[in-house]
Amino acid sequence: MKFKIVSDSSANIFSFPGVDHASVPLKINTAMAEYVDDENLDVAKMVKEIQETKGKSGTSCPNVHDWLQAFEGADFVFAITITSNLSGSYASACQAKDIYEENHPGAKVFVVDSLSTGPEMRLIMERIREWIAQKLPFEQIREKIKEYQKRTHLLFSLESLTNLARNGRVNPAVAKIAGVLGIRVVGCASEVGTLQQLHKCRGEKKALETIFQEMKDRGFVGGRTRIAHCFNAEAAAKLKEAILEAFPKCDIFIEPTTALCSFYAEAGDLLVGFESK
Ligand code: X90
Repeated sequence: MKFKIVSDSSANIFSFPGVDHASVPLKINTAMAEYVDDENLDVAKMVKEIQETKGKSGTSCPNVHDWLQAFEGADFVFAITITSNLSGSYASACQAKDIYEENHPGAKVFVVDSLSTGPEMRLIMERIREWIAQKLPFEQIREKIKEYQKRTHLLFSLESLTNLARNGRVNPAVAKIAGVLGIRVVGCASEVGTLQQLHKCRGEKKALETIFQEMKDRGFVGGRTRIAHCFNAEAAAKLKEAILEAFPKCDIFIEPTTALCSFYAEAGDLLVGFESK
């Protein structure tokens, strides 16, 4: 029986060793170009070109066919998507599930709405990989995912919310605050999978302290932490250092954002996925 984990590219993961895995790309579109969020894309070049392009830019989620192709060859699929509240990725994956199960009698697909994105998706995927390795049955893994999602969280620090606001993914009033020079919006993925603003912070140092405080307020006691950054490895390293000082055994992993998160999060930003007790 072949298990597979399929994630959309908002997870920032193209290579996920130890389990059969596929990434389904979202796309970024401007008047000049279409950027496919896969391992062949030069994200720095994309970010620069978009900054220089005036005019409309937007994104599109994977379609049903993209998901179906990624499921191919597997008996049991765990498909994980960006929050259904901000993207159609989850809806496409659900349609693909129905078609795949009909065309492959006995095959099963569980679509996980992360209600989040980026590093919180990675946390869930890492656990699924472990449960597959432990040879747990499909149904049990499905139940464990639902339980686990109660103790995973996403916090972020954003310098600019321009692309989120332009594409109707955040309240324009919130976007305006972030437009002020030196102000960072620290927020979280809400329970229903939307962007929730928590604080306005002046300067990066303050933003990092605020993120760490918010982690502790949410029951963080040194659980797994995954940090994604958009061209801000320095801030990610500082946050890691602060966490390790308080929780020396904490398992922390840092990764760069790929195209979709880089487009919306924009340069300088951090996304932090972590486990609470
Ligand atoms: O379907 C599409 O075109 C994709 C739309 C995605 C829109 C949101 C992307 C957010 C990326 C920004 C900060 C963290 C947000 C937390 C969300 C719950 C990252």
